[in-house]
Amino acid sequence: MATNRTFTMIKPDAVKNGHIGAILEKITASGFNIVAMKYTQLSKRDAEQFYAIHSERPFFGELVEFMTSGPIVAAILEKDNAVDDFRTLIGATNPEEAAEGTIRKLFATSIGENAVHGSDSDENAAIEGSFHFSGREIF
Ligand code: YYY
Ligand code: MG
Repeated sequence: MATNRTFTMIKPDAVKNGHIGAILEKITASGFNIVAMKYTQLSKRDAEQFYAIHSERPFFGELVEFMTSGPIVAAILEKDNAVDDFRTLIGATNPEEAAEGTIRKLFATSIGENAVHGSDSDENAAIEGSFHFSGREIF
């Protein structure tokens, strides 16, 4: 089931900058179906848990602060090869290194405030999706 799904967040910078509509348009125009979506805000505990893998990294404190700084859009997306195709669509973590036309190239402001999240494996897509959504919220 997880092999054709990925999980994304439109991060607080992109929400604040008014890019929700443009980002969702780009996602759906690229062939992804939205199977779950919500407008929400991460608590400090949510962000620390979601990014636990990075807890020893020097940017962890800033990452948690940023990710809790305002509302986000969380969504589960479906498409063949969803995880890899979505990572291609969003571009490199650092927008300066992101390819032309990618979501991060278009909408990110810095490596920390980089507009969108995309799962990096099928396993993490399933874990991250169930972090935000119960079975009856996924269509
Ligand atoms: O998967 P992706 O979001 O592209 O990057 P990760 O290496 O998983 O890092 C997660 C998140 O942490 C990244 O989107 C921004 C932030 N971050 C940072 O602020 N500074 C770094 N040097 C690396 C990552
Ligand atoms: Mg990552």
